[in-house]
Amino acid sequence: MFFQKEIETMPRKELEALQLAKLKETVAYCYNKVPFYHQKLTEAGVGDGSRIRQLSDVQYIPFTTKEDFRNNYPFGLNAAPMKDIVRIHASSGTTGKPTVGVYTKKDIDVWSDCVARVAVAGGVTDEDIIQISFGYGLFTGALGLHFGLEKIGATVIPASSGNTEKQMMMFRDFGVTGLVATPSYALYLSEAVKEAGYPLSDYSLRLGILGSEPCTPEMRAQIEANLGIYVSDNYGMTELGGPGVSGDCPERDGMHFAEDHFLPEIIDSATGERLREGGKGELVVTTLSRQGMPVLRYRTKDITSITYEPCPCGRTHARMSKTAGRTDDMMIIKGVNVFPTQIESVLVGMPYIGPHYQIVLRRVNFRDTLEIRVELADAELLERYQELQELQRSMHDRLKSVLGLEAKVTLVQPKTLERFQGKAKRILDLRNEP
Ligand code: ADP
Ligand code: K
Ligand code: ZN
Repeated sequence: MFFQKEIETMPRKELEALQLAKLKETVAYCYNKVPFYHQKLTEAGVGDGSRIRQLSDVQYIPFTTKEDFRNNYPFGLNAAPMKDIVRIHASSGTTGKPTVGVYTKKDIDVWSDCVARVAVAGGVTDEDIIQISFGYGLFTGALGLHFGLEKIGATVIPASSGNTEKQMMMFRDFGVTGLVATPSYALYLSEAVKEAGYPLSDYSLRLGILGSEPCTPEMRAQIEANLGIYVSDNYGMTELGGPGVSGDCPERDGMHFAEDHFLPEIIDSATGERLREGGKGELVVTTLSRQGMPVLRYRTKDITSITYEPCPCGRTHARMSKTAGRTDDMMIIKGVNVFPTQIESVLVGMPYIGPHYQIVLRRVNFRDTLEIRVELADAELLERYQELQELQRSMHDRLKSVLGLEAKVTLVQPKTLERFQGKAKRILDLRNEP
């Protein structure tokens, strides 16, 4: 199923010609409308982009970083006059000033198309009743999915997050067929549904359109089993306009970019060099259609790889592999790079333990220590000492082989670790605490 079949299955040659034309337009637009880009493009000798001949010439354009967004807060990167801006979104801004994005009417339209593509690829039709349990507000996720789903003709319930009882009541009373949430919140809701005790046949749920944070296949399987749904993943970020940058197709073997609107590259994050196809590195994206806030070569900090191989689903647009997470979330423990998703993939799916965990980093005698606190699914096990020990040992061994590090595994009582309504925050880094 496609939302815009002609574009989504466009022969690559045509697609690349379209990208090249739009890249040149975008560079000229940035050069003419945004003093920040004007200066950078001039300094780099790219100018208005009229000398760009091929897509790989994008490498001569300077990067844009989150710092650049901060330094130009709030509207320094706007390319359109405020009278043409119809919406402002912002990131949660956990560190410093939030990142702001502004949208023209056309931006909202293109964005909704991108989200609609992802949702249709995930199985949504105009017969679906979708509950959006993302927190509404400045966050791009909720309104992004909202507009995209409406465009398909699905029935949208703007539930927002929180109030679990009410969430479940709406599931049942409104005949909800699809859920939009972060994987963490979907997991939380799925456990609540199990505990509420109504049989799954009292629900009409069949789809989950999840995103906005990493979700391992193991975690996905757990959510699917708890709710009896099929889950697809989609990716995006405030700086690039929000969700819909890429998303799963029915193959679930990499998320297809909306390549007519975004030009992706992979770089070595240390050197800034472009990597060859398939290489794992930092995703860099140039927007090709945005009017309010076009972005040249944005360094996403997300680590992934891209393939241009034809996909059995028929879509021709490039696919990115699931991101291991942002370089920001990557922990360096005793010099070893560790992503929370690596730990998650070991833990989820092991017997007797719930999918909830916390990573605690400390510094003891100038050395890093890693403790992983894992919640037991069933308190009964606490009385079965030997099994408990075996479980702990096997987790320790598997973590060691996956991470190449010693980790202390602590098993904690059911329901004692924090649950999340938005993105999960699993790392507790105490290394710089006195
Ligand atoms: P913030 O979290 O800073 O408030 P965003 O909502 O813009 O702002 O977060 C974007 C980031 O979320 C991405 O850079 C990426 O790290 C993460 N993200 C979004 N979607 C996914 C996904 N499907 N899988 C993995 N990570 C994702
Ligand atoms: K306006
Ligand atoms: Zn595909």
